[in-house]
Amino acid sequence: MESAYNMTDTIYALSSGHGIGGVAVIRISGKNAIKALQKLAGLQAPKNRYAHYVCLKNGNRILDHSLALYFKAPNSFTGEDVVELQIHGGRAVLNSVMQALSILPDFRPAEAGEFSRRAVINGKMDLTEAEGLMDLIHATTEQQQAQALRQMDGDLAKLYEEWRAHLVHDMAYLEAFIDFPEEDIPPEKQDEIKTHIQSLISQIEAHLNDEKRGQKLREGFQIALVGVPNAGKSSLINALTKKEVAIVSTTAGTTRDVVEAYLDVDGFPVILADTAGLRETGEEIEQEGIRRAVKKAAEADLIIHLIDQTQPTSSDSFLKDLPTDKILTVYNKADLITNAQNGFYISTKTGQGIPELWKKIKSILQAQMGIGQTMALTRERYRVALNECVAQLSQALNQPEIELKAENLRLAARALGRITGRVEADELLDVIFRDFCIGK
Ligand SMILES: Nc1nc2c(ncn2[C@@H]2O[C@H](COP(=O)(O)OP(=O)(O)OP(=O)(O)O)[C@@H](O)[C@H]2O)c(=O)[nH]1
Ligand SMILES: [Mg+2]
Repeated sequence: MESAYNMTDTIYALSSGHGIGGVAVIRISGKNAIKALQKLAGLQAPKNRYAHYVCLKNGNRILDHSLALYFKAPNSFTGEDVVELQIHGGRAVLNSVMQALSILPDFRPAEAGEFSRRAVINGKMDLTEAEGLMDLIHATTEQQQAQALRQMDGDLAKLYEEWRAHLVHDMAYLEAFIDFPEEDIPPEKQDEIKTHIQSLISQIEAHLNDEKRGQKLREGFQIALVGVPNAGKSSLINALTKKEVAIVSTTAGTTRDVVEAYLDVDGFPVILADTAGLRETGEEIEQEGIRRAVKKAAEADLIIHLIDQTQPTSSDSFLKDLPTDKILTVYNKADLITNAQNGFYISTKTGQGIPELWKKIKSILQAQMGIGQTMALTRERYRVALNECVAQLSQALNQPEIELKAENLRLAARALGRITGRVEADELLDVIFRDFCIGK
């Protein structure tokens, strides 16, 4: 992997959160990391993986009493020499220690993500694991945390690497025959490679065909509340969040902007959006609000269509292009309705039906985002690369020319390699020499 960052520098950064806290952790990584301990803590030969209680000084000036840990390369987060200083978490202490580090030769503040970047470059983890770590840090709900941990532990990396290894193997076989054009590939071997490719295509397609469950869990499940003005959408968002999120009024057309609320529902992240009431109007601002409402509904994972049977108007014409399987129809103002038909009836006024609505929403969340046996695809980046991989594999299947077939497999493997950040060239050579004994 190429890096625009200078890997020979020793980098340092505050790794714990900003602000005042009992303890703050400064992480230092690079070949001179140990110099920080020698210069600031007077520790000439720190013990590996041992918590030293030290007095940090800049010259004669005492900065703090802190804990210092040394992780000798390659057994550290980045794979380089790493020092962690657990200092007291106040601004003056932090600033003074950072200042003392900044004047050490070849030390510089780390760029965003640079520790993880070095860890990937040094083979401590692959890109999906690094991204899993990022997701773990950003996880706000229990289910997000569980998914991120799995990814950080290499569940996706293993899957993609296994696929790539199979491909590299078949490709290496074909390449060997390119180098010996006088020999023909045995037909049973050709069949075997074809079967491999077909099986790989169906495995990848099954992985891709996941209704974006992993991405929804990572990014949050979007629910849009839509319906005619005065249907009670704003009342419903307030009832569901138990907060005064949106203004409720008898005036039709009260809500104009999309109003969003973030919720943790059984460990699933949910973004609930209240929208402008849908109706034909000549009013410019309301029109814009309605445009945004329809757009929000089109992007949503679940559309709650709220119907007010006490009103004659309908919003169906606005909803006709939306996917019907995403629409949950709910009748509001059950307290005013005497002739209820079959359907989902609620009243935001009396609370009738709200627990049932929650139950329904939770079952949808579980069905669409619940963590299954195999790890779900979590990023659009992986989806793009996997689609590219399948396209190349499909071409390879129909390609009679062995050189071109090998090239398709190479590009398919490269697409997978882009996901994990591994480079395939050296490995390809390894496989060729190990399995095919070229030159014998
Ligand atoms: N009786 C009764 N009134 C309700 C119920 N839900 C909402 N309302 C009333 O209906 C009116 C409109 O409610 P809102 O929540 O503002 O409706 P809205 O769909 O957000 O309307 P717009 O923002 O104009 O699109 C208010 O006067 C609410 O008090 C209900 O379940 N029963
Ligand atoms: Mg409203």
